[in-house]
Amino acid sequence: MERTFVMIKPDGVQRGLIGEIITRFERRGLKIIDMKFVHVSRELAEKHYAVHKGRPFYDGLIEYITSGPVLAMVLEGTNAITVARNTMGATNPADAAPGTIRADFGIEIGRNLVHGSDGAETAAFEIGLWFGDEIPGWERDVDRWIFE
Ligand code: IDP
Ligand code: MG
Repeated sequence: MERTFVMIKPDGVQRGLIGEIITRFERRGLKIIDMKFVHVSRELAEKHYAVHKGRPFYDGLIEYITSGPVLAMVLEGTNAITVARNTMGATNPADAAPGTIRADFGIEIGRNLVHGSDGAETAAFEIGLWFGDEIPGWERDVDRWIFE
């Protein structure tokens, strides 16, 4: 079963949307494997967003992600990476489909509430960076009604 790294960014935490956002992943059937509240250091932020170094929005992005605590989590399920990103919506909330997290709660790209790994390699890197290796899974009784 595929795993992905998802984060509720500081705006989502500050606006009291943690519950709303987690609910959307949870009710879709994604299983929460691990979760923690993190006061993001500049060092962690720079490692996480290393691919964006040099982009015009990079400094603002590091500022944003270190501006308050985030809720980091590992989610598991069939096609978890794609499913989580589809649940979040397009990077720019202005372009995100209604019903997605970014469309329903956001309006600007620099305050888009959530992060989700964009591929298998990124997911493995980000899960390792934020949670370390060897996170145990758990048996969820309802799984047979969600996964075929
Ligand atoms: P993603 O989060 O949908 O994967 P990326 O292109 O990887 O989008 O960008 C990472 C994050 O950087 C975005 O979620 C957003 O917070 C921020 N970002 C991307 N482009 C811009 C921009 O043009 N202005 C401000 N922030 C941006
Ligand atoms: Mg990305």
